[in-house]
Amino acid sequence: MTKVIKGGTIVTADRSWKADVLIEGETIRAIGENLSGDEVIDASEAYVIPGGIDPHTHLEMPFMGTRAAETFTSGTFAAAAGGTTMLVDFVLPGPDGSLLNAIEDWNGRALPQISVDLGYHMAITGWSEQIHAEMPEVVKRGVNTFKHFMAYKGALMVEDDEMFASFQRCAELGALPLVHAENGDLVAALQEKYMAAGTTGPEGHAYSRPPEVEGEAANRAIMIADAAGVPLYIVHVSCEQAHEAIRRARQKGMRVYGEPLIQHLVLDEREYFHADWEHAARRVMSPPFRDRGHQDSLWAGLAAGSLQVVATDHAAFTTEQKRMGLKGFPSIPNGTGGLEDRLAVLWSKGVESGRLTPEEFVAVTSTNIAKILNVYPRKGAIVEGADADLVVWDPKLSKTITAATQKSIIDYNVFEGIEVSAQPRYTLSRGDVVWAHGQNSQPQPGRGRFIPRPAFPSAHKALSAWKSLNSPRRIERDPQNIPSGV
Ligand code: DUC
Ligand code: ZN
Ligand code: ZN
Ligand code: ZN
Repeated sequence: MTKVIKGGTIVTADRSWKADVLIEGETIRAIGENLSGDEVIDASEAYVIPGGIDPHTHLEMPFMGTRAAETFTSGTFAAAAGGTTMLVDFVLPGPDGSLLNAIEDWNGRALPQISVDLGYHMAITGWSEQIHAEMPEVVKRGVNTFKHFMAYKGALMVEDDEMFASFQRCAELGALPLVHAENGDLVAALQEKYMAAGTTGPEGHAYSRPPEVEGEAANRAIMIADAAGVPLYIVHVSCEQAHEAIRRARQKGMRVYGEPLIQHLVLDEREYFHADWEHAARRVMSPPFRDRGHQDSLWAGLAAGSLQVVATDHAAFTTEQKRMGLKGFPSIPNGTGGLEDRLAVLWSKGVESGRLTPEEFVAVTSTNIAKILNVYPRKGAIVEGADADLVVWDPKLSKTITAATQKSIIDYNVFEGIEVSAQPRYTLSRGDVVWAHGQNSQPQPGRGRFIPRPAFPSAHKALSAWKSLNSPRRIERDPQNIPSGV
């Protein structure tokens, strides 16, 4: 059984050209002119792009005394509707501290529900012999990334010594560490200060997490990664201070990657000063939205290549859950949604405005992260042999974003009222149509698959060669944990 996507313009991270795509089963079989297949998918007057990869979601995550309301069923269907064909979700260890049990927990809930493909990052929320011992098996199971929270003191936060131990372990195993860069001690002190002064509303959230808190942590994480001899990926980069730290590190030859979120690119801090408490509380996430200057920095970084990925940190709580914070902003569950709207909003605010080229759009929504996470070219590419994760992207299919028609099960949308100029006409996941605009598509729980991501080559050899020189000048290092070409 073959399908042919006909009449479109293929856009990859490298170039755009008119060609048909022949799909056999789950795989791209051929790319060329005048191809034919058993079934034709019309791409005339549209682009054909690699399915979006959202590398940062928290579906059903237990957090801040509740659990994120977006399920794997609703979340992966919303992703398909928005042109995203793979999510990477964060696995959090439970009270027993076991990483392997946490994977079993996630598998048990996620795998029966997912419509599109899924990968995992593993959270390291402390340090122990057990964690040291379990990390190799986590990597063997296809999870080559470990996430560290530098904030959420008293809950998920790791201390510097714990982070350093884990980063060194990542280096040994050929894994890539990730950080949530905010100084948790400063956040806790500032929360106390603003609450004591009577600033208990959502604006206190913004005041208690200023850009300095993020910039300090980003710099610290970069230095710790350099000391451990391992690359680093910084999630939800929201401000110039963190972006600057990444630019500086990259210029010195360190492999540091930065991920802005679509929310930070288009929404600003005024949201927290809205007269309606619910409006503001629904937009409480960490880091908070910033002002226009920071937004411009993030857009510039995407164009310049100092920031590589646009994600969502989709952690969606209902209005009812947000009301847990009526007694004070520190208790508002942190998180917003966006996985359904990421591509359309980025296209409309980025490509339509001329800030990004269509090729850059593909790079930052799919190809770059596929390389960074070591699933390229199975994902993130339109080449023979790749998974047929493809979107027929219609640049003339406009809509106004509204919670009333979204596939996400949350009762609001932080992008409510934004006009987008483009949407998927079709979304294909490994050759199956999982979304067809205007055709009453439904979730397909259980058809999505876990996608294992192998380790990068070990860093051990290069690390010791480099450290033994103990010189401030860089020497040539062997390739280590290195994604290619980003
Ligand atoms: N930030 C959020 O807003 N929600 C989930 C976790 C995080 O770091
Ligand atoms: Zn060790
Ligand atoms: Zn985070
Ligand atoms: Zn997150």
